[in-house]
Formats: sequence, structure tokens, C-alpha cells
Amino acid sequence: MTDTIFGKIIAGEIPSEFIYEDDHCIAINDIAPKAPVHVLVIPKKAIPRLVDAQADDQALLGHLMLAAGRIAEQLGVQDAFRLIVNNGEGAGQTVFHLHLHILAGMAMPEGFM
Ligand code: IU
Repeated sequence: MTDTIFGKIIAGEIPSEFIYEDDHCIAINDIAPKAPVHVLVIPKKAIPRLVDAQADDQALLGHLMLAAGRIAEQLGVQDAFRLIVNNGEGAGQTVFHLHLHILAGMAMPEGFM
């Protein structure tokens, strides 16, 4: 699927360094990092929003969470990171290809989450 910028990155149409890749997902550094570590975990399957995922995506969703843990370990932030999924424009989603944000390397704001 090449309908979003992430689809184009996954397809290799836009050059990008994958800091992690397996059969089902890739991870890249966010182009506009909101934390010293800000990585996007992106499934190769294009699901627009989390709410669009279906029962047959269950294994993929679990896979993304496990991959996020492995990537956090790879980056040495396994003891302090935050995972965020923005679902929908109102929540700040700008790229409509499901992705997990891994944020780390700074004190996380308290009282928000
Ligand atoms: P969001 O959850 O849809 O708001 O996250 C999209 C993220 O994708 C956001 O943090 C952007 O900085 C990031 N991004 C990117 O890393 N590379 C790109 O070419 C584009 C967006 I467009």
C-alpha cells in the first residue's frame, strides 16, 4: 500500500533508514522528534486508524507491541519509554496509516497520562 507517506517509505519509494524491520513492521526515527528518542513503529499492512483494525489484525497488533519492546531494548530505553497511538484527527493523527510512537529519553509529562 503506497497511499500515505508511510506506505511510500515501506515500499522504498521514499528513502528512509529503517532502524528495525521484520516481516510485519518497520521502525523509523520520527522526522520531527518530540523527545530525544522518538521512533515510529509502522505495520507493513496499511490500517488507517487503530479503530479500523479488525479481529483478524489481532496478531499483528500484538506483534507491534512486542516489536516496540524489542526496539526499546535495542535503543537502551527499555526501562523508561512511553507508547502512544493517535487515533483520528481530533487526537492529533496526521498520517492515516496506523503507527506506534515510542517516546523516551526525557522526563515524561505527569498528570497527562
Ligand atoms: P501522528 O500520530 O499521525 O500525528 O504521527 C505522525 C508522525 O509522523 C509525526 O510525529 C510526524 O513527525 C511523523 N512523520 C515522519 O516521521 N516523517 C514524515 O515524512 C512525515 C511525518 I509527513
